[in-house]
Amino acid sequence: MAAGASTDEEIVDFAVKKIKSGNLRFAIEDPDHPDNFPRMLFLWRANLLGASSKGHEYFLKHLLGTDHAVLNSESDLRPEKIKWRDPAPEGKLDLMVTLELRMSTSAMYADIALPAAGWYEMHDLSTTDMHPFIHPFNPAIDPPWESRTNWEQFKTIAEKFSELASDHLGTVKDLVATPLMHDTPGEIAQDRVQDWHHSECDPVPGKTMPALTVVTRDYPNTFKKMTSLGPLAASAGVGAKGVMWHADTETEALKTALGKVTEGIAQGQPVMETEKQAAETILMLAPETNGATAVKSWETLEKRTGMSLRHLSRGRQDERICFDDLTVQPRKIITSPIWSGIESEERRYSPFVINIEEKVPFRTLTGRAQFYQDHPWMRDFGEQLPIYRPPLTITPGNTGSVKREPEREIVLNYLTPHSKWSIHSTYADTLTMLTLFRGGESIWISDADAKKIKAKDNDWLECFNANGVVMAKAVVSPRIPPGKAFMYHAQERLINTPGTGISGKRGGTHNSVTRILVKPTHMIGGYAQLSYGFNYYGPIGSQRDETIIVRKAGKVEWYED
Ligand SMILES: Nc1nc2c(c(=O)[nH]1)N[C@H]1C(S)=C(S)[C@@H](COP(=O)(O)OP(=O)(O)OC[C@H]3O[C@@H](n4cnc5c(=O)[nH]c(N)nc54)[C@H](O)[C@@H]3O)O[C@H]1N2
Ligand SMILES: Nc1nc2c(c(=O)[nH]1)N[C@H]1C(S)=C(S)[C@@H](COP(=O)(O)OP(=O)(O)OC[C@H]3O[C@@H](n4cnc5c(=O)[nH]c(N)nc54)[C@H](O)[C@@H]3O)O[C@H]1N2
Ligand SMILES: [Mo]
Repeated sequence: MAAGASTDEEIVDFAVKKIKSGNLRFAIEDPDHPDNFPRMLFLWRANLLGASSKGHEYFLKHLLGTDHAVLNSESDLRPEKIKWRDPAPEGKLDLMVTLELRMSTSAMYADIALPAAGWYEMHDLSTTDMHPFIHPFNPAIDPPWESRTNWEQFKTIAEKFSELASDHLGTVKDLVATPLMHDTPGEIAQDRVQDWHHSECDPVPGKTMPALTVVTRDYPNTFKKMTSLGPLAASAGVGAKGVMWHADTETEALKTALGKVTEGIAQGQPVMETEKQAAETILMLAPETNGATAVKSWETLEKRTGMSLRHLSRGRQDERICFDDLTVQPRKIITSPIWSGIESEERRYSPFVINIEEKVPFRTLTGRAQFYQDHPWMRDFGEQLPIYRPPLTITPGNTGSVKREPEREIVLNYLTPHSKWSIHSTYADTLTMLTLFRGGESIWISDADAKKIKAKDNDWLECFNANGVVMAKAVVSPRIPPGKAFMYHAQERLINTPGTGISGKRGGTHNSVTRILVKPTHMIGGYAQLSYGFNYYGPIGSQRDETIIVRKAGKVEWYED
């Protein structure tokens, strides 16, 4: 949007008028519009194509435009509110860049793979609430050959981008839509579900539609902003989950600890040029590692609840944990209002202790741990209370030109739980681990089902449905209930993946036969605890009702020549 002379309020008003008249629409309403989709994707610390993306083959087809094994012709039911384009675009991306420390499936498919430093080659931090210690990473060696730390890689990209942006982008105003978020006033802005699309109410940003914010994008200063702490930490504040405080003393302390930027837009602000300085900044700003900040952060919650809470952190008020303290030994985090457990020498982490023992209201409509959900959609689905939902009868779907051979096939319900003995996809890079996992992709089926297709343990199985095909070795076990198949989450297609006659390609990943199926109740928004929160509440791919056709593979083709 051109900056012009308009104020931010005028821009928002203008946008709302255009949205109301239908002249301005959200990207999501026409996701395949050729002007619409992002054409560049940077992957960092996620293995999108090898582990996380449900519907691997669709990603190959539509996102990347590579060889794929989608078998159906996509004639399924489609939501009506979205504009569908036929044919659906293939190869939406112009460029995919993967920052990786190993050749993951995502790195194999990337246009550019930037080799990333590993855990013993950089400064970094590791912690979560359920893991109440904070651990450092320190470089034991320099990153080998051309690999570099992610921080240095992003710095290089930011620096070059800033240089090019001076000529090509300059400074622009961007209108950003954010959902009615949990822990904001937006979550209780409506007393009933109304849809402005259907003229049931007016579109009011932050109340009946997403909040609209005008953000100034100073693209040429991207690098300078990345490598310093900005002034908003002190003036607007920092925090999470609706608890915010001004990091003014912390910003001043960082100027002393890390030094000040000497020129440019960030002049006088704390320097954040190295990844270690970035880690120090986090340790200074976080209540979990800065006792004075912890006490300060409770004050916001004290005002809101009328309760006295700072005693929860006062015992550690004088502690300030810096990076070098962590290098001496991992430290236990300080109790903070961002989490819900009480951390002390006497007890281990447990969730919601602050709500139960200190009586801080739960972040729900009632302020209590709430099992009854009175939202009309929940009532429509009969899910006001937790209930048992039997599996749906979903068929493997239209498998296109693949001829069915019922006499050598069984149809199984396909589940992809997280493995007990490995974490996501990385384990297979260790030869010992890979060997323990049969040297490649495997799928668990019951002995009763194996018998029906004359498959023995360790035979190759060809598994397919409308979404695609995956080849995997059978693990035959009486522990699997008949009718079910378990293919543990995040097996890669990198090693020991034979070809399959069904696609004429190598046989896929565990996500080749899945797709994204959204459950409507996950789309409820703007309603207390049912409001969107990243990683907390929102649409997920539900996999439990997927089915596959399983055959014992005939001659296995390795495409070695
Ligand atoms: N079918 C099915 N699909 C699923 C799931 C399921 O149960 N079933 N589970 C879903 C869930 S809950 C999750 S969390 C996702 C997980 O999916 P992903 O997050 O995609 O899985 P990971 O294998 O952990 O990928 C992390 C990648 O980061 C790399 N990495 C590690 N450290 C660094 C680093 O410092 N820098 C860089 N640049 N890279 C690094 C690793 O080598 C690894 O390749 O999968 C989701 N997808
Ligand atoms: N060892 C190991 N630990 C991990 C991970 C890992 O990869 N390996 N990943 C971590 C991550 S990122 C995550 S998200 C968590 C995931 O950990 P969990 O949330 O435990 O996830 P899953 O193992 O995918 O699923 C748990 C069980 O749900 C069952 N299930 C499937 N559908 C339904 C249903 O409709 N109703 C009910 N009641 N049950 C159903 C599955 O059969 C499975 O046994 O684990 C974390 N911990
Ligand atoms: Mo996860």
